[in-house]
Amino acid sequence: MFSSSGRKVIAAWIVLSAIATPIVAIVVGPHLPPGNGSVQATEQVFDNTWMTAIVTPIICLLVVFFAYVLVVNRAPKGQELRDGPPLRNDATVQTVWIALTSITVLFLAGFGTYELLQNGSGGGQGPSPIAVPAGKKIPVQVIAQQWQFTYRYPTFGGLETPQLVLPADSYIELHVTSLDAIHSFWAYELGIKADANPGVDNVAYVKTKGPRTFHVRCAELCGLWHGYMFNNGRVVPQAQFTAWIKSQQHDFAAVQKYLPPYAKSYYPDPQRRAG
Ligand SMILES: [Cu+2]
Repeated sequence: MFSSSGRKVIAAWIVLSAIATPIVAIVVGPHLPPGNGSVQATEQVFDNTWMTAIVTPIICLLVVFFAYVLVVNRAPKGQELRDGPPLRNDATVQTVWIALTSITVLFLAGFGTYELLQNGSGGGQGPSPIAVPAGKKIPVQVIAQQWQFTYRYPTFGGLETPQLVLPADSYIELHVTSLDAIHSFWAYELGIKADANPGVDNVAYVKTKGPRTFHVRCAELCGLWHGYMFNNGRVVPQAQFTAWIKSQQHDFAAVQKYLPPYAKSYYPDPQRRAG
């Protein structure tokens, strides 16, 4: 079925893949982004480890093939460089290629769907999510505008604050929206990224782990100061969260009455009805 060159390439490929794939999965995997800041982030690291491990044998094949061709098929000194015979209509190569790529893509599609349905994956799912994690969730609204994020806590009197503080080991239901241009809410270490569009309530779920700080960035070019649209968020123990809510409610009590009532989305023009 295969020529002796083909058998040598395949043997070298299998040996290299058998060595490289476990090293990539075990040594490189845990250091892949986005880290372990939330349950979703940990699962993204797991998914990224799988995808990197799956791609490792493919990269090994390229390396082995090119190394073999460069060493063995080198034109002898003084001889003219000539192309080899073209490879056309080889049923074995075509069948193996179609089967392997189909299996890889279908496996990743199934695996990705399972991971998404399991607990929401940390991505924005629009106003009516199909992957809703079970259990109690704390709603937090993320409001983007040129050029900052503010956060509303509807279950704590509709408090709005420029700080994002979340209780540890809790499920958070993020409602991401915008007041003006298109933005994107990206809490890197928590593994959350969700579009922030005006008039849209984009829901994303995240389960926090232990206390930590994390970065929040706008990830959609939104105008002149887009590059400065970032801050830090914090995951804190439950008691500290309750105390923080109290202090924010106290600090913002005087301006609270000027805020519009909590809604799924807002428009900068007060004549336009909030959604
Ligand atoms: Cu931006």
